[in-house]
Amino acid sequence: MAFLLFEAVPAQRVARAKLRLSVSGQEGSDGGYWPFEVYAVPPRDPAALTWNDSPRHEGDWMGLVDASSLPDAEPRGSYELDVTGHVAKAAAAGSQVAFRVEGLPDRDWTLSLDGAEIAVFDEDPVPDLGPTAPAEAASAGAGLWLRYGEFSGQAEARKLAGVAYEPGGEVLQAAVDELRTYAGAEVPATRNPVPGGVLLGTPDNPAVQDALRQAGREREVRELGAEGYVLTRTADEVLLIASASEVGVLYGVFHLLRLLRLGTEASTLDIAEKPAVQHRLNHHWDNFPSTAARDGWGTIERGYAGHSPWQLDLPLSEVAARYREYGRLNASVGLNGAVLNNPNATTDWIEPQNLPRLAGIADSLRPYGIRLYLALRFDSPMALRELDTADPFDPRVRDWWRRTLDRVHQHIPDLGGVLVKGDSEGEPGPLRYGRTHADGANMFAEILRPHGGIVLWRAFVYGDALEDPDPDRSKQAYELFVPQDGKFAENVILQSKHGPWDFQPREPVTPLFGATPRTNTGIELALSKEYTGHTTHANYPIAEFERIFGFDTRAGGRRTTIADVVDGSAFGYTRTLAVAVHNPGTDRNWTRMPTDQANWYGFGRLAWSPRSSARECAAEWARLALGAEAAAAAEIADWLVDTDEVFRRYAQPLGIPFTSSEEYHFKNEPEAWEDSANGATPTGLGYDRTRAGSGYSALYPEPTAGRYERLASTPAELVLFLHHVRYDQVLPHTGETLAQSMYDSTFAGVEGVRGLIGRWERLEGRIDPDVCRVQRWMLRRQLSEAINYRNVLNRYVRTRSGIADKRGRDSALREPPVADVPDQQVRPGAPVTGARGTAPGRAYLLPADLARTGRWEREDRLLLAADGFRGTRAETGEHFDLRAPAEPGEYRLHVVNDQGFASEPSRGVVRVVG
Ligand code: GCV
Repeated sequence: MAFLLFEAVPAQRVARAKLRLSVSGQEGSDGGYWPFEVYAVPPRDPAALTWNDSPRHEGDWMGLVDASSLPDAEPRGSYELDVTGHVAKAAAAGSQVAFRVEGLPDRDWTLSLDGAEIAVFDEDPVPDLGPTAPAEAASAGAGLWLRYGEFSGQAEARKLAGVAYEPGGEVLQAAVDELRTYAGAEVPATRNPVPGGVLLGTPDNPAVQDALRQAGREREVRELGAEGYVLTRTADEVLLIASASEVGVLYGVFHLLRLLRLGTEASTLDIAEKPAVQHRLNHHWDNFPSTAARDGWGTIERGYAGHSPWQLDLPLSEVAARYREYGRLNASVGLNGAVLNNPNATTDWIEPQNLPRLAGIADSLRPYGIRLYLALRFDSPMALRELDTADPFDPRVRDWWRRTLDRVHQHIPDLGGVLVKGDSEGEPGPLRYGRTHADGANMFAEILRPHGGIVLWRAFVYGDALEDPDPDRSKQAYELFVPQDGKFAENVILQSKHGPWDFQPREPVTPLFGATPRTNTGIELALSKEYTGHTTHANYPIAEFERIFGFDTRAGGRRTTIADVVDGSAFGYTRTLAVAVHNPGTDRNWTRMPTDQANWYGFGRLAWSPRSSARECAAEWARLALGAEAAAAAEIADWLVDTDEVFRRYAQPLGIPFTSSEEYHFKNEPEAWEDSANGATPTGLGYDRTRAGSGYSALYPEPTAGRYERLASTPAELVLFLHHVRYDQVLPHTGETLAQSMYDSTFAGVEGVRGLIGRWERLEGRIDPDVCRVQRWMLRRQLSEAINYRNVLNRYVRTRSGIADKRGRDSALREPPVADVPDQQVRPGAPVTGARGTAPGRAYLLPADLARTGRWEREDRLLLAADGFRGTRAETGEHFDLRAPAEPGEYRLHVVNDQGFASEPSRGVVRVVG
């Protein structure tokens, strides 16, 4: 499905706007078609059209035309939609206009204004941090946790007497290069080990063989498998890194460097490790750079750190260093694969002309043991108009896929496999052809088996494509897949999101885990902060991942944790998987928010070893990436672990799911999901998933079923996910009514952000200064946004429940204040006449050009945009005394209430003349 945003143009200049659509007739959900919609929007500034700051949230969308209103019920062919009316509305507002088209299945469309075609502005625009973001916002912390020698405290450890190895393949070479990057190119490279140096390699190297024999560890190395390694100090004081294969050696090298940088004494090293999970992957939701895109960089669905890193237009030599950095980062934390593209896949990724370019990515990542995977569109043979069906039982279809995937293998012989999202959210799948999901997956499995590839079959399936879907979406995947347990081929892994719904900050662990003992089942986690604050909210989900891995499913009536399921030990799975949706982008620091690096680091460590401690991962990251000493690292680790709970308190109090806006999933818009997800009624909140309700709780084995069945024994953070509660009902968890508990939680969340800011500020001078500054700036944004989350949610609860906040904080629920002032000309420092306050708070005269990016919701954002605060400020009451700023220029009045809500700028302008 395409989301397209067309170039913004001044509306006044457009007399006639037509959208021409030529729709190829790819089927949408339920055998029907996705509607496409056209929105005209008067953006304040084209750059302000971002996910984070989408006009949709703010009620600016001016209308839509959807396919169902077209004469032909089956929108196949060419259509011309007249959208002049929308433009006229924008013109009346004196604004620009842009169009957003949703739901078009492919790229056959144009938009013309006055007969001239206009360009695509962007697909899924990248968040804009605004004009006052620190210059280093996209580069702070570049190098991530591989910043060798940048921090004084770690310099001492960098002495290695030599690196001994036998020349081998490119992976071994990467391992050697890594040691020399760390210790300096002048470190002698030899064949024979020297005391105080490193000896690395596989048993094929006679020196390694010898050392293993002397240490009595030959067998152990064999048993640790291709990715395992022994890292030990020999009697000759040589650091030995040995593995059955080169990639294991590479992991051993990264482990050694991590320990040395953390200050571990080399003499104490004696480690034998192997990963618990076989396939440890990032899943990028990247879109292929469309020919119409501005700069050749693809966009990312739910990506908040720039465009897709897969640059497919530039020569490989220009991007290879970046790919290598990606490979090193992943290998250093033990990740071994990347699904390159969006599960809402287009056919571009398998089209012959694009394969050499994908091969370039594979070639760059191979030395780091990273294998590529591709997400496929299930009906590709139809989308490419080569067949009239995608039925997996049709021999022509199987043959088509065999030829297509064989061709991919010619370019990427070690392709890890493919991923399919079928019959969900409009994506085509096997159900359309009367086949089961196992039928669909097994077709690919058969084709990939000779290549050693696997099929990642997503269990994120819900909606109208299912036959008779349960009204509770949480049950649908379970009901679809459990009956098919045992029917999937051996090289298929069913890939399930950790919860039954969709990456909410808190969800119960899906009951699917443990219910498919005869189907390899892997876990999908989210690093991408789709529901957890996009670019500007600090959120370290690794603590939650640790809890998820520790959750006891009680499958088979015995202790069976998610870690036991995912690492395959519980049911003897032959293939195991931990994958994170992870959308690093073109930003120099990959993640934009510096502390999101810790999420990447932590996921890698947990995928390798799902019983790791989130706090320890965080502390390691802080030392390696920020140069923190032990005490600061411990503070940062606690800080990171707390971010998750702080976010939850204001964004998802008591586990209320989906309070976010419907599409962008950022700001709070509780009305958007009433009934369907959050179970809101006029008198209460929460979805009843007990036996009396949807029956979801009964999908769990005991004792979880019983625990979730009763309100009192349901964990506080899941209450509203599992129960419907009246606003005036007293919760055993808090001793307060639901309404009061919501107020208390959201206020506590905002206070939590203030606490995070204070704690972060105490790190100044103790960690990388750029990271410290950029993160602090982002935390201030987070505070203003958290206040907004709190107020929106509380206003919703207050209005519906009629229950006042007994702690007297209702002023937070006031509507934003208004600001007005007559046009006037004054001298610097002179009183400004006519300004009126509307609420306790503050008034500001700020440079008039700020008005361009208007709609200030929060004071912090207003002040950030005021660029170092040029203007004047006064406390407001009914009247206030505001003086003209010293600097001549044009100013407008803004009023801010005591909860931080900022008004629109005044219409009147105060001209200060010197
Ligand atoms: C890739 C959610 C997201 C979609 C995403 C989907 C999925 O619905 O909002 O952007 O699509 O999950 O996981 O497939």
